[in-house]
Amino acid sequence: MTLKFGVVGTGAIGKEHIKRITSSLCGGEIVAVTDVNQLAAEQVVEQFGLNAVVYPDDKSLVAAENVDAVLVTSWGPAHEQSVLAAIEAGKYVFCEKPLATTAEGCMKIVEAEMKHGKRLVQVGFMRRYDSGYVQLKEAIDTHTIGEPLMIRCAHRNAKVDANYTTEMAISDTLVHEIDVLHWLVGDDYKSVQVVFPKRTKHALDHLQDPQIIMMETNSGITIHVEVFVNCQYGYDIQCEVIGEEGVANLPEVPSVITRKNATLGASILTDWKQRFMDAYDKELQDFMDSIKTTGEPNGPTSWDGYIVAVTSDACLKAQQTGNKESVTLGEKPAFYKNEKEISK
Ligand code: NAI
Ligand code: NAD
Ligand code: ISE
Repeated sequence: MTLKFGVVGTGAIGKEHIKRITSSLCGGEIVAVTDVNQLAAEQVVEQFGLNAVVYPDDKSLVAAENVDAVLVTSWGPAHEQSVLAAIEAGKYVFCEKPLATTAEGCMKIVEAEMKHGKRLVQVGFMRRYDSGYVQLKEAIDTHTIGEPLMIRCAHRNAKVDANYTTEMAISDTLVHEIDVLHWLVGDDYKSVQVVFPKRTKHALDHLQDPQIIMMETNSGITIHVEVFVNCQYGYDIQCEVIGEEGVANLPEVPSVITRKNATLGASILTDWKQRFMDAYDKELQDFMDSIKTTGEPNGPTSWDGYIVAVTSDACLKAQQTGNKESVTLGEKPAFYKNEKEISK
């Protein structure tokens, strides 16, 4: 069976996902597209030679009979409406992060999905599919470094455009760490705090860059994330877990090592699209495969999207207050628990 996708939002990542579904992955086809910029949607059909209808909006695309799954790659504030429309129509959804821009919006999605009675939604937190993070999780789960005590991370972009705001360091950038770190250690967050270090001269006046975000989990693991989006030198993702018996680092991206002019060198990527290319492939392939084999997507859930939204809301508050802010999550509904969690 081929899973027929309708795509909402044909910008940067929309095009990337269309490309991978049509040319490198198995079992998917793009049959519908829409974008608030209709011309962008039309161009994508031509660019990729798609046999797809261009719809005027997300509602008409979701309603199209031949659409089995909706790929939401519009900008963040538009996600909630498209995801709710898809759930209402009983269609599968792969939604790019964030699931919704507020915790209330995510909760509405959680409630709609539970009312539907079956999981339909997967959120695009692709780092869980990255082989480096998978190896790190295995090291933690098999107690290679003992109990994790502290985690140090960096999320660095070479530069960002003028639309990038101080809040986006949390809502666009840190959200990946919020998701992957609680998955890595199997623990939820208790509190967060944000510190603004000395500003780089490379940031525009409206932007506080870099930022340090400190998070504490329920079991007391302290996490320190540097978000630095004008670091100049590249796109660099670092993660070091310090345990009772040792330290585990996220593997560096493989690169040719050169020896030249008395220098030992390795190149660093500059584009986020390349850094997690394999993970994007794997998350979408898993989405299609799990729907085919079990009838439900297997990846990050709406509840994971909700956890990220609650935590990022607390970080946004902490940016304003400078204080430690608590993160309050309700009990995880049984609907979202896996077999291991249910048998606990
Ligand atoms: P983009 O701005 O390049 O593309 C967004 C597209 O959505 C634009 O073409 C825009 O016209 C369209 N759009 C916006 N609102 C719409 C609506 N209501 N209905 C239909 N189309 C709409 O943005 P980009 O970089 O592709 O990001 C899209 C989403 O993907 C964001 O949520 C972003 O956070 C996420 N993203 C995720 C990444 C990841 O690593 N998982 C990487 C980059 C983006
Ligand atoms: P983009 O601006 O390039 O593309 C967004 C597209 O959505 C634009 O073409 C825009 O016209 C369209 N759009 C906006 N609102 C719409 C609406 N209501 N209906 C239909 N189309 C609409 O943005 P992008 O970089 O592709 O990011 C898109 C999403 O993907 C964001 O949520 C972003 O956070 C996420 N993203 C995730 C990753 C990741 O690593 N997982 C990377 C990049 C982007
Ligand atoms: C983008 O929105 C993402 O989600 C990427 O993964 C991130 O690292 C990048 O810096 C963002 O612009």
